[in-house]
Amino acid sequence: MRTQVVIIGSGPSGLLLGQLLSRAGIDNVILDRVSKEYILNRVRAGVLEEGTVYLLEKVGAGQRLHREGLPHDGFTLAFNGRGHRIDMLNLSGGKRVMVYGQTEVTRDLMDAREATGTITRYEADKVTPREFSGETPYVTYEKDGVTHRIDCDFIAGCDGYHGVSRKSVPRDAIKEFERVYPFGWLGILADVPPVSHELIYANHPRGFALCSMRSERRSRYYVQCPVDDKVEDWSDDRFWDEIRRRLPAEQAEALVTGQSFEKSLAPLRSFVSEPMRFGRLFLAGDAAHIVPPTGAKGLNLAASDVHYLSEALIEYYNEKSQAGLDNYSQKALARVWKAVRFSWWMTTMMHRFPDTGEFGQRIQEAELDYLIHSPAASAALAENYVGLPF
Ligand code: FAS
Ligand code: PHB
Repeated sequence: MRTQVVIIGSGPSGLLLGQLLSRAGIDNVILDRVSKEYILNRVRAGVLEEGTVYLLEKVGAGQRLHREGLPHDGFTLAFNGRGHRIDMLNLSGGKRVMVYGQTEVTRDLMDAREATGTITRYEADKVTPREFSGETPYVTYEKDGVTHRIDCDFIAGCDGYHGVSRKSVPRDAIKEFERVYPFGWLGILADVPPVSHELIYANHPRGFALCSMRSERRSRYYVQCPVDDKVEDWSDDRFWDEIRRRLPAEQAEALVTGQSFEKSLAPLRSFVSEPMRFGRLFLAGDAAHIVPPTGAKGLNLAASDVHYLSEALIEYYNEKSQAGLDNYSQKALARVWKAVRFSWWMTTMMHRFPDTGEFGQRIQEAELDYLIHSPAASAALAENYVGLPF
């Protein structure tokens, strides 16, 4: 079999890239090692930047998003027992974010791809990118006991942090930067009305908490927890008691609790691998970088990577120019590192570290107090949260 671009990974990166290429007439095949159902059962991101929304509209996956998504003009920073609203819309010169779960984004992209009839192979085992340092790369995989080979012009590694693509690159050709945080996030989904119509990021001496949502009837909550905790350590009652203790009294009293139907624990890390291109293999999304979800950047960085990569591939095929491909890594990393910095800063300011102590708590509260009273500092926060330009 032959195609122009083999995309490894059917998450948001791979699916969005596939759609952008197909709309430009560039033939592509997506391979994923798990089933479509498995992918749709993963609960992850919840906040989309305007650039991400634009790309989803561009590939015909924006209709349900505009019907069911929740446009947000601001969010609250809670500390010292009080909440303070950050007026994103006015501070960012008119930009907002859209609250719409990654699961739904993925479902919409899968539906859009199926409508075009473009090939996706799920449950493809032992996917292996080969010969990508030369001019004739190809990918092999196994399915139903048969080994398959797909010859191509380029390979897009959209297979996430644990994927095969980055690991296929010779160690001396790649440099990795990492910071692992000494805590995790325990997240739940429950069909109860959200405690607030906007997100609440809470700094508390007991630890960070986040109040988010998926709709006006479905809430998404997180509490910072020890990194070695297990989901089974957290009953619903324990979760609700703990998040109440970390919220201002008004929200703690207003909290509507109920039985969770999803509960998961995510470790937090900042990770960047450089470069993002190796011959005819290009990395995009979590395959190349990971951010702590505090800044709601993970999914949105995947979108900007894919925007740059699709533009470069379209330029190659339409104008026979390598310029975009040669510049992809540098261009993508410039935006990646700014988002990595912002996510690290939000995480450092909002979470309780083992060495925070009483002095560190006062410093965090002083930084938050400065933030909410300084128009310049609030504007910088808003500018980063709504997303820096592509
Ligand atoms: P993904 O990991 O989503 O997709 C990669 C795909 O590649 C998967 O479908 C996988 O099955 C496939 N794959 C992997 N190895 C393969 C192989 N060897 N062969 C073939 N296929 C392979 N971001 C936020 O903004 N907010 C959040 O709250 C948030 N929460 C998160 C919670 C968790 C537990 C995780 C892991 C991430 C979270 N993120 C969050 C970040 C997340 O949203 C990512 O940024 C987003 O999924 C990136 O999409 P992809 O790059 O497509 O990677
Ligand atoms: C979510 O709704 O899952 C969410 C929202 C904002 C974040 C992280 C997660 O910063």
